[in-house]
Amino acid sequence: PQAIYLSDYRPPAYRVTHTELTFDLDPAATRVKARLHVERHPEREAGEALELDGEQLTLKSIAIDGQPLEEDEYQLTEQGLRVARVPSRFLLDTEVEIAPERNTALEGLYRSGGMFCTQCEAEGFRRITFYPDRPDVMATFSTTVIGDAASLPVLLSNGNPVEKGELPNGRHFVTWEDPHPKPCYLFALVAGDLKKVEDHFTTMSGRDVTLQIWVEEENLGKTDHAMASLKRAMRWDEETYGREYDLDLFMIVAVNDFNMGAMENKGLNIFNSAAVLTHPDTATDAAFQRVEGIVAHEYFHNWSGNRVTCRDWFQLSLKEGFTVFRDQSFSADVNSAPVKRIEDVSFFRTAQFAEDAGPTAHPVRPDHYIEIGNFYTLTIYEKGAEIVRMLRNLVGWEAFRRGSDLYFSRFDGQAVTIEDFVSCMAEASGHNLDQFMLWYSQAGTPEIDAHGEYDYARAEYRLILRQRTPATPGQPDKQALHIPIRLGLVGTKSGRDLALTLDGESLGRDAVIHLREDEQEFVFTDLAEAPVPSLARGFSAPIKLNFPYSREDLAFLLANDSDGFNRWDAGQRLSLLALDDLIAAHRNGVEKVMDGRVIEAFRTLLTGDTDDKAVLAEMLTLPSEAYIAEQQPLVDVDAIHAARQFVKQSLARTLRDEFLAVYQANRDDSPYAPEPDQIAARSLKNVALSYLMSIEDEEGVELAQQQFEAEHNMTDVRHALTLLTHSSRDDLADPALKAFGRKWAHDPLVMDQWFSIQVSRPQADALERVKFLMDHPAFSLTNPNKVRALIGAFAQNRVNFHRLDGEGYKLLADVVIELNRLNPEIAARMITPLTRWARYDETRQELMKAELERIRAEDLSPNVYEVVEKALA
Ligand code: DPP
Ligand code: ZN
Repeated sequence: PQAIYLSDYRPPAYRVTHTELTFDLDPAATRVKARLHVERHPEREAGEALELDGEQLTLKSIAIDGQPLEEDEYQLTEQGLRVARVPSRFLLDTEVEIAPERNTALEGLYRSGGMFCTQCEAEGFRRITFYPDRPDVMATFSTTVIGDAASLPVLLSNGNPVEKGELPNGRHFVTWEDPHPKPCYLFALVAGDLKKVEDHFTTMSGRDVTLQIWVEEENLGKTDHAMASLKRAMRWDEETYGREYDLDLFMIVAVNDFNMGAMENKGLNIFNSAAVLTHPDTATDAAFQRVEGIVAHEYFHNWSGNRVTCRDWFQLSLKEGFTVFRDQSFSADVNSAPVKRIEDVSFFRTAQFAEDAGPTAHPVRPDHYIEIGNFYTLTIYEKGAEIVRMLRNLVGWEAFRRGSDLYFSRFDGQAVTIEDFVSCMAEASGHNLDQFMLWYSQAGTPEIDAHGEYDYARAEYRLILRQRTPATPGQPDKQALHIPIRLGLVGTKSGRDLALTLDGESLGRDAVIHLREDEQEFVFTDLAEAPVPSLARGFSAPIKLNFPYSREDLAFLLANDSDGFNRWDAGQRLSLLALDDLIAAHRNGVEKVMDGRVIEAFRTLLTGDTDDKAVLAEMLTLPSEAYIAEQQPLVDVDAIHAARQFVKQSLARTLRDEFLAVYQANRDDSPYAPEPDQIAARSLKNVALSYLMSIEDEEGVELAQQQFEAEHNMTDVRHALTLLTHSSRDDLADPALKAFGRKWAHDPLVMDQWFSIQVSRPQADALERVKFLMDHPAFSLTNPNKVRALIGAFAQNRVNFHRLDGEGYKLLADVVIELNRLNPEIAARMITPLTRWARYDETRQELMKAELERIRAEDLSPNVYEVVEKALA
């Protein structure tokens, strides 16, 4: 496979202004007729060949301006179709045959259960018809879908339905027109026996939009939350960004087999059923919030992605980074903002930092790739969103909004670049963002070493910041970035944020300083008391910040920091210091001793009166094993597990009555609602229960069983089931798993949870369970959700996946090898844990590399090839 380079970008030789498609649907032999209105690109010379992408297509006919082409007038290759001589403007007619039922890659047109559906991003459209499959070719579409009227009563595509009718042989058709020019990656088609839930939305200019969610009949009761979320998102985007919806119809379809979470096809969003269906009995609070966020994300793409799209796939973060930032802001506004930030940052610092430090690290705008499907990453999405967030904070919301308005109006209907976006922000704000652009081109997580000194005599605090970005593949040397550090100086006497004066300028009590050099000194003057600095508040930049805090400093910040995020972070840092000692103790075989400061901090949290239960629940949650591992120079999975377990149990033993009291105080029998207050109380209660269960406290066990059996809502049931299953007692785990599995055998999304819970248990039989469950009737290797729920969840089970006999690695490699043939995109994603081999001890390194070598010896898809080559480079 060949790499593609950003520097090789050229506009297309020919563009398509209008696309007419006719699908005659059949599982084994679907016919696709395409009529393309083609014209030469004004910047390109006449006489160039027409090159169209096409894969796995059987060409049946081809004609230009109605004239069939002779066999020597065109060439077919593995990648597409080439016509050497074409006029400057012409109609191209082709007809191809494809086999949706054999499409297990789930890219292009495929079958999911009895329905037909599509996924065209990034390069799936080339599996539907011959086309310039690149986002800078934007056309209006007219699509006729023909299918069997009995089995496929519903026929959908983008835009508005303009005609429908009966055809001979029990077939029928619907024609759809999408008036907005779009790249083909936003094309969609759905056909099946679907039912709809319908609602309406009146836009800010008073237009009525029909909203439809299409599902299989048995899921009709699971759409309320998605519909409510959609309406909230539509209103929010009007109020916050001034963006109004632009068609009369907006449709969402739920499908069971889907590689990603969801897809923002124009007017016809296609969703993984896991990202749209909810019900109190089947979905957890986290799932409700995830659905809300994804529905909003896809809807927001209508502007940030569809009306203004990407010039090429190197610009993927142009739409994804901005849209993730938008959905994060939306979720923060409609739920608990501090908790949203804590959750996002915890995930980011665990998973994106690991990606940025590994062999697949890449800039937010990569400069080359082999398979773009491998770049739907945390870096492109989440780090891209952090960059947009920094921009917002640098220029301020008002200038940011002006920049966003300018971007949407200047580039409406165009395919553009990240520079175009940033230049609108620069223009609207008057800021120079040249150095800032390095965030897009430089991979790796910047590390900031900070230290400070208070000078009593001068009443000054001198803060020294040094930045360094580690080398990443292909980028040995890094330049200094422009890093906004939001900070406060918390007075050690008053416990309050002190007034900040820097270079004679007064900055208030919470300010942003700009680190632009490798090293910079900031001297804050007129400080009457010694401060503890609270740095990078709210995670003001995607960096690792090291400051030599003492445990007393951290306990002080935990109690006094005015920034909720940093208060939480101080608690995490304090726990991490204690965990470090315990990890060392475990390795050296010495007795583990619990740090009393952590216990006292927890006691204060548990007994204090807080008005924010959601944040309290986060504060009582210890850093995950994955995050602890991220902090260690070399990952010792067993020591980390043992140390964390020890901390948890020590806290539970000492504060048993306090946890029990918190549990009891937060029980609630009122009907379930996915509302912030209820969610907060549930998470607090469930955190408390997890401490009690960590010591298998008799009363705790009883409460967990009661909570499981009460079946009040899935959040509580699933949490109780997890605690019972992850306990050391099979007499608790087995009956509960059995009852749950029997009750929910008919519901694939609940069975996914059942799979994940059992294979993530720390007990030694997790791997055997995976093998056993792979033969379960509810499991299937061709369904990405199942693969993620069973295999993906097991690969996150740190002690068991990293077994010293290498059986965990072997199992994953076996699955990757099979998936490489079935679904390359999912196969490539599943390899991730093996690519992190360099972080482990020598024995595990060798075992992991051996499995990567075994994969490499196969006949590989470009997706898997690219990841494996990087991992072994
Ligand atoms: N463009 C899609 C999304 O991020 C891909 N999953 O919403
Ligand atoms: Zn997206």
